[in-house]
Amino acid sequence: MGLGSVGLAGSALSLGFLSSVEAAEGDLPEAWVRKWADLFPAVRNEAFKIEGGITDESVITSFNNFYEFSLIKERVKNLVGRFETHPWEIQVSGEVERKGKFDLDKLVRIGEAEERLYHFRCVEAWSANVPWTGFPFSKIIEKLGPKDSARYVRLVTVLRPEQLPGQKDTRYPWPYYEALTMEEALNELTLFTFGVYGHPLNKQNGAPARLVLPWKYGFKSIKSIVKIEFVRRRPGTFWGDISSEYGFYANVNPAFDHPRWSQATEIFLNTGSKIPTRIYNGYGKYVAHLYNPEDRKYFF
Ligand SMILES: Nc1nc2c(c(=O)[nH]1)N[C@H]1C(S)=C(S)[C@@H](COP(=O)(O)O)O[C@H]1N2
Ligand SMILES: [Mo]
Repeated sequence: MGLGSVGLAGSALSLGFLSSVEAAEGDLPEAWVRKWADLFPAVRNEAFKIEGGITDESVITSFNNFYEFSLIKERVKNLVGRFETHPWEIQVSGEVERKGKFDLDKLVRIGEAEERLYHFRCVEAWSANVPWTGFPFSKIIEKLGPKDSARYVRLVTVLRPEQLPGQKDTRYPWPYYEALTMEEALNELTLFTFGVYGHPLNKQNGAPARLVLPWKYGFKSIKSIVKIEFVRRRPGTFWGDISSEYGFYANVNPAFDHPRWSQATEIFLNTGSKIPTRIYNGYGKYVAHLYNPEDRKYFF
């Protein structure tokens, strides 16, 4: 398929954007801002601490990996204007009791919205501290009733090339898709996320709903979800299927380098300087029991 050249951008970061933040046009999903006025701002869950302070909102909304719009992070926010995020349905299928299409407005009321400050680590070796709003994905999974045969959860992003112009780039197998083991999907860290900085998600951050898994490299935190599928066998993942550089588990570990760069440190966007990367991105207390820290397969 000639995909040798296709991959995440790499560790060479230009931090010039920090001084050239522009306001984006139509990047907030206005309908959700009105409909979810009662959910925001949500009470912060103080169990989740970060170091170094919250990253400026202007950074998190103007430096985005969302390949459905652009491969250039600084451009994404200016290309989201036509993306319609309301109304929104998520289709549930596979090895599960309650199949069908569910209105997102109903799904976000299954759990109790809370705010969590998470350290976020991209595989490209940059990091940030982000206040997400949502609740554990497990609340939704429990309501849907997976069967014993469901061992993995597969998630799919919306496919609308007329609204997400990067999907016209035929080198990529759109739509974006990801997958987790059932234990990972049910972990208390796995956040079904519909807000950021005390309001509904900006479109460039994966409106109207995404996952956030802070112990894994950022690409596992799939945006703008339209499908949740419960399956028996381990499914492929978007990056895993097009490149040998990205594995299924993708847990953060400074000891296992990416084939093209070191994962030992990361550029912290708050300061622009390098800080050490921590195993499981600092969340080992919640997830270390799921993996073997010596086995490379869990860390790329
Ligand atoms: N659908 C979709 N989800 C995605 C991506 C993407 O390109 N498409 N990029 C991933 C990567 S590589 C990162 S680092 C995070 C970035 O999330 P943010 O823009 O909210 O910081 O989204 C992840 N989820
Ligand atoms: Mo990323």
